[in-house]
Amino acid sequence: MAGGKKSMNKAEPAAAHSSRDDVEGLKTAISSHLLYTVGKEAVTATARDWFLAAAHAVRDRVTQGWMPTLNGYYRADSKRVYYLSMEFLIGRTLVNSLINLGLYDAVREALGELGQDFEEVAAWEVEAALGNGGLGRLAACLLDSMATLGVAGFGYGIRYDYGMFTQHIEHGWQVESPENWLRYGNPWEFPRPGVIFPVRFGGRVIHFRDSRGYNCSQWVDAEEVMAMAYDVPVPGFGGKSVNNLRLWSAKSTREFDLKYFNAGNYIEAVRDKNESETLSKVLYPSDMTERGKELRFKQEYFFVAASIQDILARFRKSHSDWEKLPDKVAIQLNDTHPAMVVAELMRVLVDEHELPWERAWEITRGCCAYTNHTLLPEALETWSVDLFSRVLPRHLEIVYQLNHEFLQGVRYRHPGDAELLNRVSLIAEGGDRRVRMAHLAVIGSHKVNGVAAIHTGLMKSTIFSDFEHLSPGKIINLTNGVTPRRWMLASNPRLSALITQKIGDGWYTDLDQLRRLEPFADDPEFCAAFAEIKNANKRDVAVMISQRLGIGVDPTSLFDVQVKRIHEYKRQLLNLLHVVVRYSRIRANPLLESQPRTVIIGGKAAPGYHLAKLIIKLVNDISEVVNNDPLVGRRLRLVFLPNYNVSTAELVMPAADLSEQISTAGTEASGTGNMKMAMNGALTIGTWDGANVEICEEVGEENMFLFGLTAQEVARYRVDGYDACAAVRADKELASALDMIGTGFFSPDEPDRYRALIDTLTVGGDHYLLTADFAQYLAAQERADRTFADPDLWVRKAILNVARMGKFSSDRTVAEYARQIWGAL
Ligand code: B1N
Repeated sequence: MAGGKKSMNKAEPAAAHSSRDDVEGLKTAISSHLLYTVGKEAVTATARDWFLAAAHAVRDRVTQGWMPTLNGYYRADSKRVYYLSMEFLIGRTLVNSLINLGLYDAVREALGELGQDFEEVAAWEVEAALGNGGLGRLAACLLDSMATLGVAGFGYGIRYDYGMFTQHIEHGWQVESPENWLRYGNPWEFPRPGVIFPVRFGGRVIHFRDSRGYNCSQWVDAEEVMAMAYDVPVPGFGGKSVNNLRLWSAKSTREFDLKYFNAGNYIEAVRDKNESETLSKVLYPSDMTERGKELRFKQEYFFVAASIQDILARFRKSHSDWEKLPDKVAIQLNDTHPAMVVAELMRVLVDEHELPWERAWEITRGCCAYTNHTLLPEALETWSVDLFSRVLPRHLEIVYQLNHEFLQGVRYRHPGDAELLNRVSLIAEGGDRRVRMAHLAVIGSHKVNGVAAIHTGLMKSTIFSDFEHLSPGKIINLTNGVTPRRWMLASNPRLSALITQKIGDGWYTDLDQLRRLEPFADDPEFCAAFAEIKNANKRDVAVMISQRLGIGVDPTSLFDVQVKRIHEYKRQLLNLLHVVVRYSRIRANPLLESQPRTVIIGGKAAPGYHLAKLIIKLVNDISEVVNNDPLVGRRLRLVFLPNYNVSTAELVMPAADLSEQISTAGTEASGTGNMKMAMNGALTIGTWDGANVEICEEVGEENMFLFGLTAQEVARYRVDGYDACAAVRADKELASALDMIGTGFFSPDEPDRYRALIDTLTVGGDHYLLTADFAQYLAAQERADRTFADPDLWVRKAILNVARMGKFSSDRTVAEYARQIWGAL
């Protein structure tokens, strides 16, 4: 919730130079917006009113660069890059825009002179939570970097009325409530009632011969919904380019209304209007597991169909030759959620523009590229042929035709290999036949990429191994990155100022320059300043925890942070087992000297994911016992941070000492929280998974605490079988921790509460191999304790982490996409 949070005396972001003229101009602009846009006067204005006035004043400045950028692309006929994503997890916009425009100090001063506290005003912004987690936040980071690098990049997505739910904790359980983020208006968007396209569903297909004697198909009798555009300007750092994010909102068609209104059926008309507008009503909150939901399928096609119409209309303003499309248009599919682009582009080119099928196919593949973000089988999208044929009958025909031709090619090259045909087919045969969206995305793309080296390697050796053999070189790696503007400059102003003081400000847009900090790891004065900044950031978080949760944490203790979605594969439960062992050791030996720790866990569970919700309850049950046990003293705290979102991340990432990245090797495609914490000076305790592997290559294994099975070993265990019960029997501390949880030590009100959860780790076979990694995890935690006990050693390692994280800027990621896929830069 946006709240009038009191200023916490945070240092201000760097990258701002304010002049008197800027400040005076902004004061006038803010006052004017307060009166003419918000309709208030200073005497009656609330902090939210001031926020809206300031946001509008800033939006005006952003907008000044926007039209020139878009006109520039038009005049230069630049190749446009379209990033299609069901999610853009933007977060708050005010501070970021100010940093990118270089107006942070000026607006702060202007508000101050108007009698307002900047921090308090900025805290009233409701974040745009149009995403679940890493995939959506990555999309937002890439937009920032595209604008910063001057790539003509446009985002396309959905303007959900309700974004990610708000998480409340009631009696330790997660309770979801809808977040009506648009209630007070969204100052960053421009509604475009004139940019509106029809999107069709249902109906049937007719086949006929045209005047030239060609076989043609037409999709008729479909229902129509309108997609209306809302534009959000995306300023790059330095304010030179301002790109566009276009989000579609569903509106009922006028014809639809009139039909009923004319028949005098007012109530029916309004009811149907509401129904067609449900398409953009709500973000699906289950990352990884959205199975067979018709509304989700329609949402995906809704934004694909609108985006393709818009993209082609823009192309046609400057070009008549369809062959040029791949030279002028790159379409990046953020996972398979927009994979229907492949069938839709074929349909439009063939059915509506009468291109020959083969030419349309070459053009489609020339434009499209697909990014895969997960190997987990439950996350690979398939849609039943039945649903497909009811909602998009023509698209299903196209998928069948593409499949037929594709399989014919495979059969020609690999005669007699029926198994291969089954494996690569776009259709999964069996009881209920399903369309495999990943296969459609692969054959419809000229490039396919993974998001970290290990993930791309596994894509090639597992789920896409057949495609790797059929089209070697198509699958490439482009390791994720995050924008240093939001994740360092805006969220960690203290550290940013220190860095800039030492190496200048070139690192804002060239993160490799952080390497120049390395020598300072041996400079006692710098080390002391660095350590003091970390402590100040930790004190801020301690204040927040005390205010929000009433838990007192020691800001000098080791802050051990695991913030991310709650998922079995991410193994929050492994973290908890370590906490329970620590607690048991203290109980068994009350005089034990143990490095004080504050374990912070935050994240949302998908509303239907019962085990994940049970894990949240377990965190709260354990924290209740541990935090209130007088025996523990200051040695241990466990905190569950409710409603983890982008704004909380911005507060917590800079305060982490230890970054928990402990997924089962081979399951986390990349991770991006690992990057955010390491570049803010946390040391990683992690597995050989995702981008951890590359972080290790950069910062050095001696500056991390890596442990556990490798992805190859995990694969071996899965094939050979693994006896979890034997592993538990062999480890007394593990057995005892599981027993305490499983028999109700932390849940005396309901001793069996965690029986089923604990069973997944024992009799259930422990699919994510927590028990196999447990001993090594404990050993790694002990290494972390010992290192932390030597503050000079720890700070040196932390500085080297920051200095060596340059690779993980999303500027590098975008430059790689631009050169290796888009042909734009
Ligand atoms: O994408 C991130 C990665 O850093 C993470 O490792 C990865 O888990 C995440 C279906 C997803 N993969 N798949 C999803 C999200 C929503 C949904 O409906 C799947 N998210 C990821 C960025 O590469």
